[in-house]
Amino acid sequence: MKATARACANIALVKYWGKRDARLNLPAAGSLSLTLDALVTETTVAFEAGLAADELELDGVRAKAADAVRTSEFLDLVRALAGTTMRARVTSANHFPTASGLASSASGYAALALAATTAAGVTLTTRELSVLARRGSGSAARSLFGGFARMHAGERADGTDAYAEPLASPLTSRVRMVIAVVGGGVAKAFGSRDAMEHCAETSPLYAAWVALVPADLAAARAALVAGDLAALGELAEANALAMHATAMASRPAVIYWQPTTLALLAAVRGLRSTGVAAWATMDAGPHVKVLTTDTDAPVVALALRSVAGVTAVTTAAAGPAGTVS
Ligand code: 2P0
Repeated sequence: MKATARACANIALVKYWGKRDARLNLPAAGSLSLTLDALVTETTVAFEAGLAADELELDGVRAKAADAVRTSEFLDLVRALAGTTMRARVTSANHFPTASGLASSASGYAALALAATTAAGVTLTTRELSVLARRGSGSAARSLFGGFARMHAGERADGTDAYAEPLASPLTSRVRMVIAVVGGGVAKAFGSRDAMEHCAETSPLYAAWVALVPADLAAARAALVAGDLAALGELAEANALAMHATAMASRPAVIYWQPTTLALLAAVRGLRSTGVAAWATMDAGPHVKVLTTDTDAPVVALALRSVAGVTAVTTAAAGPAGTVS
């Protein structure tokens, strides 16, 4: 009745931004990501007779009520599958670079899905596990897999066809992502769950965004199959800018960027103009993640470190699939 799982966070190259069903957490469109070895979450779940309520410890301290409630709701799904009412003790720790500002629901719910199902004795196919992880967090469905992963939006109302799967590519072994953390008095960002809902309701660009994603996914997949990093990088940077444009056009606006974010974008363009492989992507925060190669990663990291306002730089390679024991 106890299991420990490890899962890595992922960064999307074609972003998930919007839902077709909030209750089942179904995405409005597909997405495509790279799992990163440097960002690991380790989670232990122990179902214990006699526990009156689920208990959640995050990074060594008792979790906030909102996080505990969301975890309990996820455990309810696992309990329903297992036919048990037993409560669980959950201990989770993020092994992320110091002060990375990249706490991730993706690795968290992927590890929780693996640990909780194993502890409860529930056997699922990989696809069913991805569907389950998606209920916790959309991006978690992708974090079960190593390397590149593609998430399907699906069409069914029950969400059984909204799952992720790994995508093999000759780029997997040599791709790197250099993460530049933007620090210094940055206000807490608008959480992505609320922001994407607000964006869907108010952004005049939202419909165009959702319509754009299938074409970007097809192009990204073709670039992965062909091993064409430049095509993938250009696509990823353009897709991230489209997502942020959609968010910025929301009313009131959702602006995740800081001045340092723009300085980093300029640095990435500068690197590219000198022949360095470097393409930027940004998520629901001011940090910039740069897609590059094993050989160019050191020069990219050096350049990003010198940008004023950057507080940490980490280089990650493609990470492994989630594991449980
Ligand atoms: C992504 N993000 O594709 C996008 C890009 C943020 C920006 O997935 O509501 O925490 O839990 O399904 O997975 C963050 O959204 O959202 C996210 P929920 P999640 O990586």
